[in-house]
Amino acid sequence: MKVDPRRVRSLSSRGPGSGPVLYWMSRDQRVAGNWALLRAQERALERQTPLAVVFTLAPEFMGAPHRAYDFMLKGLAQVEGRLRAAGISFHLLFGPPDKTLLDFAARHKAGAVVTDFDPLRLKRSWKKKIALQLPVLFEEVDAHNIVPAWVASPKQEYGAYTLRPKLHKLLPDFLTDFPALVRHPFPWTKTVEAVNWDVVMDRLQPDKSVAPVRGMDPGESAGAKTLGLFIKNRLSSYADTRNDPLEEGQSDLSPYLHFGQVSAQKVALSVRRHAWDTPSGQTFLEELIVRRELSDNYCLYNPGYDSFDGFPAWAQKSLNAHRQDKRPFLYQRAEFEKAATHDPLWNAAQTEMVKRGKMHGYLRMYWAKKILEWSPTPEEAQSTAIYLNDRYELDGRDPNGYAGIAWSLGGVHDRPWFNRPVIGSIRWMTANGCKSKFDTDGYIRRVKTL
Ligand code: FAD
Ligand code: FO1
Repeated sequence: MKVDPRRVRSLSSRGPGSGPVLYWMSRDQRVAGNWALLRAQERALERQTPLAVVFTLAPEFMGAPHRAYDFMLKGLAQVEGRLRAAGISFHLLFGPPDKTLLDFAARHKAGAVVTDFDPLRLKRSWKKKIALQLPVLFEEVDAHNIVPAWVASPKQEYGAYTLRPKLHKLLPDFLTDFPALVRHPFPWTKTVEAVNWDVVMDRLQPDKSVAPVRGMDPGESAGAKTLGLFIKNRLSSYADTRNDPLEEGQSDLSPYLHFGQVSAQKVALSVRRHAWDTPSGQTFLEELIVRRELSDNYCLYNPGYDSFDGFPAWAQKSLNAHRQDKRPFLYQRAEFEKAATHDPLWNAAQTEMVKRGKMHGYLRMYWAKKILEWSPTPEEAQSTAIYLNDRYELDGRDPNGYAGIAWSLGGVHDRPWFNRPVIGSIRWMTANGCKSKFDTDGYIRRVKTL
C-alpha cells in the first residue's frame, strides 16, 4: 500500500538521483506507524537502493535542558535498535543540519532525502537552507497529524469549531491502518558502528539544572505500554476525570507524542477499536485529533504563534486598552519560576511541573492565565509562560504549548468574555472556579509529597 501522496510536500524542484535514500528523522522519532519512514522506504525500494535514517542533534535545541535530551536520546537508542533489526542503518550527526546533513548526503551521494513535517520556525529555517543546496529530491511527509495539516485546511482556523468538520470529513481517508515496514533488501554500503550513547550526552553538555523525570520511561515500547494502560484503566472514565488533577484521568501520552515516540494515528485507531461511540472515547478523540491538529494549524499558518501579534484583533485591542490597569500582584520571572507567588494553588501547579515534568492539563490554563494577570505586560507574560513551559514540561517546545499559551493569554481559538481589569475580555479563571471543579487543597497537599 502506497503512502497517500497528499501526505507529501516537495521542498525543492529537484528530482531524485541514483544514490541511497535518506530519511532525515526529526519530529517523528519512531519506527512503528511512521509515514515518513514508510515513504522513504517506498522510494528506496522503487529505486533498489539502500535506506538510512539520519538524526541531526542540535545542542541547545530551543533551550532544551537535560530532562528533555535524556528522554529523547533514550528513545532514539531504541529507534536505532529497531531499525537495525529491519536492515536500516541509523546515523546520529552532531550540529546544525544545514551543514551536517548536507555533508552526509554529499559523502554518500544520496539520491533523495525525505523528512517529517514540523510547523515550528526553527525547523522551517533548517529546511529552507537545505532546500537551496541539496542537489537531489527533498520532500516532507506529515507523519505527525492524522489528516496532513495542509490537507485539513489552507489557512489559520478560528477555532476547533471550524476545523472539526474539515477533519471529520477527511478522517475516513486518513485514519487508516499502516502498511508494514519491510526488512530492507538493499543493505547500507559499509557496516555502521552503533552509536555510543553515553558519549553523546557528555558531548551535548545540556543544562543539568532540570533533571530527568522519574515515573515516565522514554521510548516507543514505554509509550505503547502507556497507551495500553490508558485504554485498559482510564479511557472509560476520561470524560469525567480528565479535568480533575487528583484523578489519574489523563493518558500521560504527551511526552511520547511530542517526541514522536508514539503515533497519534495508532492511538486514535486503538481508541476507536475500544470506545468509538462512548462519551469518553469521543472526548478523548476530540483532544487528540481536533485540539492537537488545531495547534499545528496555528503554528503552520500564523508566523506570530509565540508572540502578541499572533493574537486575534479583538484580543490585542482589549489587552491594549488595559495596559495601564493596576496589576493586583506583580511578579518577576524568577519569582514565578520559584513558585513564590501569594497563591498556593498556582505555586502547587508550578511545583508539579518542575518536579514531575508534567503539569495537569486543567491547571495549565489557570497557571498561564494568572501569569497574564500578575505580569507588567502581556508580552512579558507570554515570554515567561513559554520560557517556564519549555524549560520544565517534558512535552514542551511543541505546537500544543504555543497554541495553549496563546489560547490562555491571547484568546486564540477562543472568544471574548466579559470585560475585566488587566485581562480585558480574555476568558477568566479563578482559584474559586477551580475549587468548584476539584479539591484544590487536596491537590496542594499532593504536590507537597512529590
Ligand atoms: P490527555 O488529556 O490524555 O490528551 C491526550 C492528547 O491529546 C495529549 O497528549 C495532546 O496531544 C492532546 N491534547 C490534549 N489536550 C490538548 C490541548 N489543550 N491542546 C492541544 N492538544 C491537546 N501540550 C503539549 O503537548 N505540550 C505543551 O507544551 C503544552 N503546553 C500547554 C500550555 C498551556 C498553557 C495549555 C493550556 C495547554 C498546554 N498543552 C500542551 C496542552 C495539554 O495541556 C497537554 O497536551 C496535556 O495536558 C498533555 O497531557 P496528556 O497527554 O496526559 O493529555
Ligand atoms: N529535533 C531534531 O531534529 N534535533 C534535535 O536535536 C532536537 C532536540 C530536541 C530537544 C528537545 C525537544 O523537546 C525536541 C527536540 N527536537 C529535536 C525536536 C522535536 O523532536 C520536535 O520536532 C519539536 O520540538 C516539536 O515540533
